[in-house]
Amino acid sequence: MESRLLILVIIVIGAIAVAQLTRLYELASKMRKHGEHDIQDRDNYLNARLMLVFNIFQFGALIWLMLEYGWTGIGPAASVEGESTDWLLNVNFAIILFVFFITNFLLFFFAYKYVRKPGVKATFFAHNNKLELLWTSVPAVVLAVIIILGLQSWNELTSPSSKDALRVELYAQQFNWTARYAGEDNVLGKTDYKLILASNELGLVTSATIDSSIHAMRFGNGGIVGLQKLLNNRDTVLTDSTLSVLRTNLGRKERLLRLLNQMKATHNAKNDAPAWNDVIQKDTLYLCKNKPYEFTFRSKDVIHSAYFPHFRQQMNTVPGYGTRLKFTPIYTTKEMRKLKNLSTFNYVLLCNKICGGAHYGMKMMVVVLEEKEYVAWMKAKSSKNFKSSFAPATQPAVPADTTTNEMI
Ligand SMILES: [Cu+2]
Repeated sequence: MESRLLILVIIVIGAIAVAQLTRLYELASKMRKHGEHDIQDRDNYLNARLMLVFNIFQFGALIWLMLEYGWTGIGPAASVEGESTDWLLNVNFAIILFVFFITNFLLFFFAYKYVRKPGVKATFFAHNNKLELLWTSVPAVVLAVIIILGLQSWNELTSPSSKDALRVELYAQQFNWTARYAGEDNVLGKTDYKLILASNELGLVTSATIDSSIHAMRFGNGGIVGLQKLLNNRDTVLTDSTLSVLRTNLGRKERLLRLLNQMKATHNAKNDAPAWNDVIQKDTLYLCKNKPYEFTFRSKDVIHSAYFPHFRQQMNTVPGYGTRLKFTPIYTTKEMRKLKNLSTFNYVLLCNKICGGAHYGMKMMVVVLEEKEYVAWMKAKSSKNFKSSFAPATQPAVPADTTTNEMI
């Protein structure tokens, strides 16, 4: 409080001092017999030279920053698509820098060159058709080139990936990534959020996972049977608000159970295989050099953004809406380490949307392997596919009560 008062006093005294100094300057000008609005030639020449100094400093600082940090950042692009993105960015920068240097040089140099000189009158120059035509048409043509090249790149990046592209799904949630490889058939199994359980956290659709979810909805922790028991128990007294919460919850679960039963009725067990051989992978995403990848994204909770800085790729992950992107890695992690002369280097997948408290930690290491190493890794991993890790819920947590089951 005291320090605030002190700051206020200092500000007021400072303002008074400035006002007094201005007054002093005005009086001094009057004594020297010229008005305070008259600008001295000496001041003009000083400002003209400072314009040049600023221009040199500005150009020097820009060149230094570019040499020190570059503009595409983070070393060479590590994917085919990244190289074309960098090329486009370089073209844009070349144009921007060319215009920047010319216009800024003229701006500051003219301010220096045409400083007011006693007795020299400025030329009156109002209009010139040729100039108008030139500075309208040249930027129009340059912009058209930039836009056409940009559209071309965009079309290449968003076009469907090749048929042999390896399919990988990235599942985002606060605050981690889970990868799902399509397995030997290179087909990702279907998913449904209603099937998400601790044993099936990506919600894959198979006959067994549907049965497990139906089972959990009935007998699991907080399931329908438990809720009904709680509501029908005459020994405990529940407040109206608790009763209403329990009833709403029960109604919601009964609706979900009906949907699960519908799913079970329409599901064909022949379609289980694509889901069963999917491989779920956490913490590190392994990729194969020179293989095209098709990534699809899902989000469990909020909007995240999958950002692969070294591959120059980024895509939002949106709950309830599938997104995709593709790229082909061109350097293994080892090769990139050599290129960057950095033995600790690793590719990363980051979340690039502020998605909550631990957003900063939402990342996945990415390792690019030679084909041989990749095949060996995938072979070892395929024996631990979704089928082998899935534990179906078979034993009722609460003994089945046939009458209750009839009711639901
Ligand atoms: Cu996130």
